[in-house]
Amino acid sequence: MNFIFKLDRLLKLGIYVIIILLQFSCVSALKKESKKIILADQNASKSTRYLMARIKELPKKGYAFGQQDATAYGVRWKNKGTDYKSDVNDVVGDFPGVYGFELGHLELGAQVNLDSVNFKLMNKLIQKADRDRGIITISWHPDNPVTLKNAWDPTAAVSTIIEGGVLHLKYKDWLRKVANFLNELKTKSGKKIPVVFRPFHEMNGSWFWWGAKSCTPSEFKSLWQQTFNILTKQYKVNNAIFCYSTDQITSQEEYLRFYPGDAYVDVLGIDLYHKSTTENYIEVLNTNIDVLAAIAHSKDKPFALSEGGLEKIPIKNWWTQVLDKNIASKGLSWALVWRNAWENHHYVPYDKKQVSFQDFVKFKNLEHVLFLKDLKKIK
Ligand code: BMA
Repeated sequence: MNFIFKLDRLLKLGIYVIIILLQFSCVSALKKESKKIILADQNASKSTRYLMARIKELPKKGYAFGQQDATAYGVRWKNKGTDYKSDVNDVVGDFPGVYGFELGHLELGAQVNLDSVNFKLMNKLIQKADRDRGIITISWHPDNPVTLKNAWDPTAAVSTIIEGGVLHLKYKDWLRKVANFLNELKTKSGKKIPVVFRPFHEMNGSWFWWGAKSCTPSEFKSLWQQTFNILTKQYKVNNAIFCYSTDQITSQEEYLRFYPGDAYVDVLGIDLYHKSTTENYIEVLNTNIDVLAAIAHSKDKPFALSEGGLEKIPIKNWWTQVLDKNIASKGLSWALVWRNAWENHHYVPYDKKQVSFQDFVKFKNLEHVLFLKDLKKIK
């Protein structure tokens, strides 16, 4: 009797051990890997570290394709909260792997962002992109805090919003709103959704109020460091990966001129648009991404083409021969093209008659170009 009782207990114990071992073996290699990930935010959540592990994994398979506002609207349509679509999916049958969203005007307490995307809808679209295992990256073009004009008003303002500045408290209130938005991004089970946060980009250009002609490198670095500290420490954002991204550069020095330090940055980005000739863009892509890659390797950080593209893509083979050919071997985690706003301002074909459509299909079918279905497999 006693022996049978012991055997029964042993059997139960054995089953428990097997269940635990099974659970352990179901944890993906990347999930295990993510335990070793160190982010700028030392309190970053598990899923944020896992997102970073996925971002670091991407270059082993290729690079992810992304688009700004891909599911919020496209040319001649706008998401009203009832359907879920994207010009990218309409033309090639898959969604992007990376989804860009924009917070401009959140700081004002507005319901919609500077491109008329409702923030509540944005939250839902981010949830959906996350459920689908896409990667979310968030930019922010806040209005000029001094003149109250838009982000493209270069009137100097940075010194007024950093510590000691007359508008510092107002800026903290802006950050409280940004933090609320980030903290409210949650999965159905209530876990915070990790995102790549990419504020104050293209600072080496001179079109934004945080740009090179409007503040000193030291003011910019303070702005970045204080933004990071206030968001993560004071407002408890623990679901953000911080991406620093410049505009086109001519040297490592230029890239690093405003760099706030390794302890404040996780991903290195660069925005490169096709603005003049094809030859010029090919040259820009190659030289700039090589410089970026060298910096990223020395810092052991992933890097991305954080924004780019050719407006209206009037070149037939642009996707494979201009974009992909010149970025494929560089080790980027992703390349994100800008938004499909209207007929004269779009970066992805929105109908099959578009001149670059066939080539966009070819691009999508390249094994190393990762759209959403490919991203799903990286886990
Ligand atoms: C710019 C343009 C603007 C837009 C802004 C922020 O490049 O697309 O129309 O308001 O980005 O998204």
